[in-house]
Amino acid sequence: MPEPKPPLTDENRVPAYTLPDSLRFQDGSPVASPGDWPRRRSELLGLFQAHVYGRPPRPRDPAGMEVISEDPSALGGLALRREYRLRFAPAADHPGVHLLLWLPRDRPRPPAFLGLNFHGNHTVHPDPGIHIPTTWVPDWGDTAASGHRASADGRGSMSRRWPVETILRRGYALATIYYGDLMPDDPERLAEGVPGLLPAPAADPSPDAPGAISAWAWGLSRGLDLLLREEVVDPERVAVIGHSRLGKAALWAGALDERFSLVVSNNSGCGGAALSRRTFGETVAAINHRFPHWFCRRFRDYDDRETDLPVDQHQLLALAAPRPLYVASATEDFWADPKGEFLAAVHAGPAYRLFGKSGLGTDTPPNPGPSIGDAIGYHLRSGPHDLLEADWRHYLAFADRHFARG
Ligand code: GTR
Repeated sequence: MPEPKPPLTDENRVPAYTLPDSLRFQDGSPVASPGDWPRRRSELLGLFQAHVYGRPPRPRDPAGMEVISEDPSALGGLALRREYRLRFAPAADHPGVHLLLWLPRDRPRPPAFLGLNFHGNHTVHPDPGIHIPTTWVPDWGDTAASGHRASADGRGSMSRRWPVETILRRGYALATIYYGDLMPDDPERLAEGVPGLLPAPAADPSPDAPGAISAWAWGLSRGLDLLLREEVVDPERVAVIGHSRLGKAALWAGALDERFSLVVSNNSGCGGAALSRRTFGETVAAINHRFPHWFCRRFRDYDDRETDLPVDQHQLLALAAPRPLYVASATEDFWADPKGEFLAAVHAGPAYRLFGKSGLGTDTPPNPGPSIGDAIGYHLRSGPHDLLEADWRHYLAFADRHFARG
């Protein structure tokens, strides 16, 4: 595969482009009322499946579920902490999928945030009772993992991304699943994921065979199944959230699974919230080159040919409509194209207006700091590519506002 071109970093060199219209059926007829939306929604889902993420793996019930630990008085008495292990058949040699949950002790059936984490549940919070994964983990030098094996030294090492006490104190439950339990983020090790979740390339060379993002999105829906089956959270108020590649997965999960009542994309960039046609920062060619296992094979047809894509990412955002949607960027995150993420949120607006809702209400990018918008929210945080408490404070306020409306 040839090396992709150097990234575009100069806004003045962004090419002119025309975005595909979310409010037009493929035959050119207009989408005129909310009653037309389900059919347009399924057209758009079909296009994202065929050209971008691949066919979603079918939903499955776990063959078994156990509670592997529980602390009724975690976080200094603020919450109950519980960890579940799900096993999917035929699962003989898979260590299982671990979902970590905190429930506020003073609020039955609370609203909840559900998101995947990058390094293992034990990195989310230093609590020594949390399971350490035995599945593949990334070895990026930031969590004490070595040789793709997690270690106890990594406990709490990613807690800056998960302000658990703040979230619980605000009355929300927090649930998280370690993404590597679902599917290792390594094209050579996909066979170690949940059995049968992704077909081996040799077994299914079709252009729309799913990639890892679809596997991670599948896991988010299985996490939601669990929360609903256990009746521990408010079924009408579960938000799906994700950062970066896991933000791509959260958006795809939110698009596919309308049981998610609110969708949050944090710095999700190319293949997430950023418009592909801007070719700014990470491009389709660059992402397919570095991460050949994330998308379906047909997505590679659009390397350096973004204008031929039948969709763009504002339509992935539109697939959340009319549910509340939040997109966030960071000033130093040029690779994810903050302006492209903002513009995709702007251009998701028409799908919301179809339902009489207003989106961002402006097409001028805001200054760093404040949160803008109504049914679609957006902020640009000062600083690097990351998910931080400053982002969470906006998500919590946005969720408060929308979940209170009922
Ligand atoms: C980068 C990748 C991005 C983003 C990021 C992340 O290397 O190019 O698309 O997903 O990783 O997940 O942190």
